[in-house]
Amino acid sequence: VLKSMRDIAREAGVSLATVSRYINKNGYVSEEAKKKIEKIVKQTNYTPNELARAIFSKNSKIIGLLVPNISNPYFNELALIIEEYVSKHGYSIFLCNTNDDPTKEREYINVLQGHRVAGIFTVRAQCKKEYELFTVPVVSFESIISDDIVTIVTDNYQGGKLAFDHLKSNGCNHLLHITGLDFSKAVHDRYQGFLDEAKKEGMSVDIIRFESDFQRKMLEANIKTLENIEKYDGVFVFNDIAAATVIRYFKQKNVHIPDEVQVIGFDNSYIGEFLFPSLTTIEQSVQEVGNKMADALIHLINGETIENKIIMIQPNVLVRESTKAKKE
Ligand code: XLF
Repeated sequence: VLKSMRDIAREAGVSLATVSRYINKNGYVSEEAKKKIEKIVKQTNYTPNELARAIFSKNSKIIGLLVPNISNPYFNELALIIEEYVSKHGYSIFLCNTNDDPTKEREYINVLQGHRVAGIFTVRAQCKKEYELFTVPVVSFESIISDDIVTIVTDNYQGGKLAFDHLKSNGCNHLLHITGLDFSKAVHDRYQGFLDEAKKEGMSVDIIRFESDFQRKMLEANIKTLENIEKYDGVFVFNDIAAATVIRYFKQKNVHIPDEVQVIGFDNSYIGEFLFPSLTTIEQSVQEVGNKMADALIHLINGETIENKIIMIQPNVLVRESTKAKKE
């Protein structure tokens, strides 16, 4: 049965203030008092109730994972990898969808704090100071929150360059880049890498922006804005789920991929393999991202320090059927 601090104080024969100092780790508690309290806490603490456990040990064995939206295949695979990794260390995942909405993100941070999570993974975060105030470790994917918070990020600029080089070497001349959310530095870097490389080659690129990378309806709405799409022979899309919609759209218009237009995505989400034609993409290995995030957070939870706060993942081109060298 869960006991109150008052019960523990009575049974241990110490003051309520001492128990409070012990539990909150904020003041001196004599060794003798500590032993007495621990004995009672141990007897009490047989309950599997995570929150009860958390109350006595300060933090639970739960880790929060904030993702923009689990319906993006990249994020659902990432969640699986992270969950598998941390469960081997005795932790469970508390999954939160932020919908790329800072208000929701903030609310979830509060909820996680209330649950005394042992740590937080956050993906494409927009809130900053909320994480800095958090006393437990945080590991971020893509967004640099502060100098102290470990961030795993793909070299997105390089990824954009690779996408351009691939389309160019396949003989594409009329290029379109479909970019995404304007607040995302990752998305912006992909755009910049692609454009800078095109500029070097003296080629121009048309740009279209999608407002979201989830919610199919939104993508479908965006895609309707693509007029005269037939004039392009090479399209770089900011991520694979958006590229899936683009492929579908070209098919509806009877534009043949890759003979008339070549399409390259970004991620290497598992859906790329299932598309027809299958999707060429710039891979940001989800296995590597997930493992590096989980490994970093577990180390931090265990009280270790990580010197290198920015952990960079190198992208690479994964050629499938949606691109092909043009015949001379
Ligand atoms: O935030 C970027 C955009 O979408 C992220 O890495 C992703 O590529 C995942 O699909």
